[in-house]
Amino acid sequence: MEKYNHGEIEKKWQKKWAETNIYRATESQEKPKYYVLDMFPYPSGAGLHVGHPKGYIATDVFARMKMMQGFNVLHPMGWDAFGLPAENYAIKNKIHPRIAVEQNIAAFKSQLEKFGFTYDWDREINTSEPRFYRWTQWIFLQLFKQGLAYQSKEPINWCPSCKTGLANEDLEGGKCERCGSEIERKPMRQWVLKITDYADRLLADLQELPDWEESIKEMQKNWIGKSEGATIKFPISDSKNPNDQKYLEVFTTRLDTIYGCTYCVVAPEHPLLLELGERIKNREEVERYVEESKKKTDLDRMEAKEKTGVELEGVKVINPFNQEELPLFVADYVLAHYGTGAVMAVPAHDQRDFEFAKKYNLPIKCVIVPWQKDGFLGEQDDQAKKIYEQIKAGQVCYVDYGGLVNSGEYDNLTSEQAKEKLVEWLDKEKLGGKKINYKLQDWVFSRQRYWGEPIPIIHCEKCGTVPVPEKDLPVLLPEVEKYEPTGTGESPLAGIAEWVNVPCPVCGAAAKRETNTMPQWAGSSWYYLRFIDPNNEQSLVGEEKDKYWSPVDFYVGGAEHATRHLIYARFWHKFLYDLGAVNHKEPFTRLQHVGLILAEDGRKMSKRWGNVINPDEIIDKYGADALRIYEMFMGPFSQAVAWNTNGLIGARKFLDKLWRLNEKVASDYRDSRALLALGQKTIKKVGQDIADFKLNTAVSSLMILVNELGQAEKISNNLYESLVKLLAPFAPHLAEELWEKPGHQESIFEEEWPRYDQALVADEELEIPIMINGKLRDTLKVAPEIAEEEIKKLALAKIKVKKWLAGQEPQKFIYIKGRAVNILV
Ligand code: ANZ
Ligand code: ZN
Repeated sequence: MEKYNHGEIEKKWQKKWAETNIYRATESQEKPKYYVLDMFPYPSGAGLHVGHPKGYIATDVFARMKMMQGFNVLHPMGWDAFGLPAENYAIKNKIHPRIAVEQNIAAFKSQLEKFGFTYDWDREINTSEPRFYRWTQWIFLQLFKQGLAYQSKEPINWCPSCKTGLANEDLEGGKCERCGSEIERKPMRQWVLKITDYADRLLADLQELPDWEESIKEMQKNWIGKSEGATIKFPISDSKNPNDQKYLEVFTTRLDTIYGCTYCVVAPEHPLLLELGERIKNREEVERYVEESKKKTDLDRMEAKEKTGVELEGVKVINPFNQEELPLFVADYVLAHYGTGAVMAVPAHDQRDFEFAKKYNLPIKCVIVPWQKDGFLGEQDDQAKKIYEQIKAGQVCYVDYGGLVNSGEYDNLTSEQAKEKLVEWLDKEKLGGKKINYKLQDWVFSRQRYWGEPIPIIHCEKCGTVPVPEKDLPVLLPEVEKYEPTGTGESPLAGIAEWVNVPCPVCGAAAKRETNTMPQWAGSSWYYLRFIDPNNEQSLVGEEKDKYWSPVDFYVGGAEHATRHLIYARFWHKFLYDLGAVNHKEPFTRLQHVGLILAEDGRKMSKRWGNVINPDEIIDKYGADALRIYEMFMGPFSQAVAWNTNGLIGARKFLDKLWRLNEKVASDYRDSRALLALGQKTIKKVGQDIADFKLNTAVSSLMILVNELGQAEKISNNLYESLVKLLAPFAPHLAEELWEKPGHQESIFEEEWPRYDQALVADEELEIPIMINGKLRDTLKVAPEIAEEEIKKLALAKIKVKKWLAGQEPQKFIYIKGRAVNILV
């Protein structure tokens, strides 16, 4: 038999698939649809390394199985081509970004093609092409018309090296996520999207996504950061003019601690500082402090080890509950953009206030005791009493809930009860009330850069901010000679007079185009919709096609997108849903994150470390199928695993072995009972594992079967064909070749996925005796590989077991693997 020549085979089948258009998706009504999507890449100049395609291989395996299971599969690919990464590459290499992007896309595509993916290239999209970004601009116009895109002049994050404003989401530890520069705060005109209007729905609808990983939902929850609390107005004492009573409004989540407030704090940006003016006796000192804090980022301020601040001399605030007069500070541990930019400080029960009070010798007043029961302070044990003494002495800060003391008429209530009563009082006195706050802030949406979608707005002196009429879309990004950022806070577009100067669409007077561009996240916030209907000239996606293909059934990509991309896309999707432009509330039904492939040395693969492995070389030497198998076999899909060339060689050997099995196939042969059973179990396991994205164990069960078949004298045609079909999602070229050999005319991907006979896989279950105190009381049927916790749950749930336990907690639960359960009471 000839040798397994991967080079020839892979080329042959890739050509054939392209000729027969086998992966082209149309809206067939006969089959159920399945839309599987990869997070599309930005075409960087460095090309693909072996880590990038891991997710693409996995979705491809999945897509191929779905095809064979009778689904009409959509599996598209495209390019996230606008934005900083592409532009910074272009600047560094002195190539125009458009040309750099073209070259990089060509290089990426030729690399991807070698893997033999099921992409429907007819649907390829590129976010930097006018036919695509026309619709990105259209969405912006709708946001503007609905009041969800507005201009602001607040200080924003400015990267001095990328020379552009950035959103909070673009920072990593207070630094620019792209280039690592320290971020400055700079006031400038910018476009902002009101994502906060959707905060509640972005949070609540996470519950409708059972097939998202919990960890990603958790990250979104934290990013949205809903907190329920109250606002309180503290009168500012000593108002010279009683008709002009000023108040300090604070936000707190711990109204129950109000009697423990010993001072208040405003952020350095708080407007009250200006309003109070002369009344602050140490104004100069305060102003110096405010200047100093401008140099710090929010993150520095939150994480500072030493809290700093300055008391506003001559100003006091009054706790409205007990009329106590309290000092007021300015301190930068309070952030301007959260809550009201001011806090009531309770050092006994808040860690930051505790540290601050210690440093400035402020009183610490304990108002919460570390025990409570149904409104009575009954449950004190010695430990709790000891802690209480320490809180009272100002030695520790107690941040949990408990029971109230030193709180006037609210004494003896629990924290929860007190909060209710206290807020009622505030409401009645009109001194505050319930308030929900979000950490999520509006999305700073403009960039002072060249390589992005122009914002479709015209500024007219008479008419103000005028949207570009929809019929004039797209607003083309003009050609420029100088695309480097200017650093002046204006984008390079501002220098192109012919482009900037236009008549006002409303009054016809001379007006100017908006010269800011959109951030790199714009196109990716809706691209998955365009794949459904890439050539539609009338709308961003046709209603019927959206109804047919949406939502994305399965979305796979990097965990670094857990908040940014996935929150932005959900926001735009919900907005489009409200407009009636799409049919579903959520864009992605199931979500899975990819674990990185690390270099052989355990570090991240990077040019910088010189440890990058190029897939082209691997594919030349071992074949795409071997690489595909290896990457799926490396380890659990969502975990980071280091590359290991020996593993790759092992994968190749497995395929060689499989190739040789062909010689043993005999159509009239009857396999041994054991082999037959193993075949059936493998069918069940591979199908289930692919569905659950346990791709490594799917490969390992294929390996077990191939090993067994290697020992057999002969193999029935039936069993062999099942094996080839199970292999097909992982090693599609080889499977096609093996399928064609005996004379099959159609592609294996038009074949049906093998079925198994329930009866033949049933013996997998073990019958486990359950003993209680050594006596047999019941039995349990379980899979042999069942985990201890799992069997414990099942055993304790059995009615007979419950009866014998009669409500007692078992003292000990012993599982002797595969043999017996023993419960001791
Ligand atoms: C009094 C208090 C007492 C507080 C106590 C906590 C514990 P989350 O849960 O993150 O929403 N806070 C309010 N606005 C702030 C701002 N602009 N900058 C910094 N801190 C701010 O946190 C809400 C709590 O953070 C609020 O509740 C407030 O401190 C503080 F024992 O009020 B608390
Ligand atoms: Zn005008």
